[in-house]
Amino acid sequence: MIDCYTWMTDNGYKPRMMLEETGLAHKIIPVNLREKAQMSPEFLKISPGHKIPAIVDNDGPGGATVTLCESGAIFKYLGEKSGKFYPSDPVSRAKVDQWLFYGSATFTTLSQQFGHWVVRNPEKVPQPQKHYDAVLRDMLSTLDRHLGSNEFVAGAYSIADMTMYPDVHLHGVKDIGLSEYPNLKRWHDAIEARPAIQRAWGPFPA
Ligand SMILES: N[C@@H](CCC(=O)N[C@@H](CS)C(=O)NCC(=O)O)C(=O)O
Repeated sequence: MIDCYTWMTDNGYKPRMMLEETGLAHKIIPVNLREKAQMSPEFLKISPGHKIPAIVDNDGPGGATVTLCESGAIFKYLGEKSGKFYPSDPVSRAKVDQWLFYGSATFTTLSQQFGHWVVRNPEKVPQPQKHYDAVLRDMLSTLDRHLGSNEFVAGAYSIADMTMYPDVHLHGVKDIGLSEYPNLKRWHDAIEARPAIQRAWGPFPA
């Protein structure tokens, strides 16, 4: 059984998507960021930088207990454990890694800055607002161009798509709109329609 520590944020949806897609047995453990639950001594042992998501796999390789934070590392681990959505041949895997790292290191991180400065910050601060609006639109254009000649970002549907989806869904669709990005919209809608994704974006199980 895998314990998944998470909350309702872009990164928080990522392991839920992968756990639902793979069917790996798991339990959701909400970490209420509004109440600063991520700062508890117990959670800091699992995620030293007080960030969700994190997982504890009580049935890791050789029976080991594996504790992991960082969504990219979690995706790779679950991909290897399940043998799904993470190709084993080295060339395909290298391309999935490229887009996985772009997704977790660049796309999500900069989208979070957009969320902070453009969506949530109550003050009017034109320079960062203009900057991060342009940054997000540029990244949406990058993905749209790429998806013009690729069904998914790196070969078949994979963890590289899953890492990008939450910020396209939250900021691309809801804050900017995808009418100027038709290839990205096609990709987004195909992923959104998957039953596992619908489950992952539903309420936390009681
Ligand atoms: N690079 C990390 C980023 C995780 C992250 O930013 N988590 C945020 C929520 S989306 C968080 O836990 N923030 C709480 C805090 O920093 O105290 C990953 O990909 O997992």
